Amino acid sequence: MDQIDSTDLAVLEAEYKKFKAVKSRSLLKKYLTQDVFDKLKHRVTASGATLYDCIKSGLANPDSSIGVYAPDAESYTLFHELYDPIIDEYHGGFSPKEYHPGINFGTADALGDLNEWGNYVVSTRVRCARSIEGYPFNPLMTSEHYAELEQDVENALDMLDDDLAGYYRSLNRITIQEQDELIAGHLLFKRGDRFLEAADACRFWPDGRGIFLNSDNTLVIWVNEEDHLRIISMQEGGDLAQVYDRFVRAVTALGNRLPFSFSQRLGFLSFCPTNLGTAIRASVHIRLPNLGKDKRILEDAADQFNLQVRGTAGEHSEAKDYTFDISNRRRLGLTEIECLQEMYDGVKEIIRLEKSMDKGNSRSRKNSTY
Ligand code: ADP
Ligand code: DAR
Repeated sequence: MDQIDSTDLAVLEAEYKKFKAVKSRSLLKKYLTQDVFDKLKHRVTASGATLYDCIKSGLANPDSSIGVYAPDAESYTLFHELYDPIIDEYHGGFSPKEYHPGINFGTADALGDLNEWGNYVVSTRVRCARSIEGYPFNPLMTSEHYAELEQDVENALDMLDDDLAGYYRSLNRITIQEQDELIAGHLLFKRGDRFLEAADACRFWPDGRGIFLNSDNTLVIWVNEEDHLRIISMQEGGDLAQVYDRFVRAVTALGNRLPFSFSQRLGFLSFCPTNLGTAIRASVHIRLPNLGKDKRILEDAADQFNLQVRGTAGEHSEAKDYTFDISNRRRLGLTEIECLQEMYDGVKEIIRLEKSMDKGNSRSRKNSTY
């Protein structure tokens, strides 16, 4: 096993000492005990990743929820004493002895249109992360890696046909104004994510980054944002079956052309441990004027159904006009179709709760004395 050099070790020791004095509710704070730190601080992966590369974002952002990323696939193994308890807690119980189940996309027929339960869903999206074998993750990628990976992906995207066909554009060739329009339309990733920047995930930006769109903007592929690939199917309305069907066809077509990084124990490998396993986040933009009045009530309801609540512009954003981004929280330890079913069942319950509050409000209005 390679060893960290003395200069890097001195920086790591100093930064960890400062972090120990800082208040944080991140899983990094909870699980990077002095014992674990001392056990891991000398280790270096074959690609050159140290413990500092894994934790620097969480050290710089004490308000992180997780606080760690993986600079390369090997980090999940070499620093497992830190990642294992974080993975176990985030994914609702996935012990170091457990293995991710085999791939099972199931059939979209099992799902349906969530607006049949009440017209609350504004739009529906299913996305996954994918890493490409042979490349490290963002913090260890060279300028050449970005150029080569972007070309590999662009060649694969050119083969998409029928309703999946579209065009790829490098971020270098998209004006800032047009980027902002695409971000506002929920199609493009944001710039300047401080958590990713602190993880050295934005070096050489915007080189190697870009976006693929099909003809009606219902298939979106992000290249080299947080992960090598984000494969996204999305559309207005609540027809989860149609969104998922398009998602499965796109992921399958690209998987036939690109070598996705896959681990028997952790499933599809991703930069952030929250996206391991299926790497799927299935979400709705849903308007909840009743439940949304008290975020704590909404969060408690979401927790019951293993759902996560984000704001209208996604992670680290606030809801506007009571429109929330609600999605499955678990991605590891269950199959693809189980992720989708968990989201469908949870959102159906959220709609039932919202409707019951509607009826409650109308009853109270009828019985009101003024
Ligand atoms: P990710 O889904 O890739 O983990 P974010 O939470 O940042 O990342 O969301 C990325 C973008 O996708 C944001 O603009 C967010 O508003 C948008 N988004 C997420 N879910 C939906 C949805 N159901 N309908 C429309 N846009 C969505
Ligand atoms: N900002 C990091 C990441 C949390 C999960 N979201 C991702 N991977 N986009 C944090 O620890 O809050």
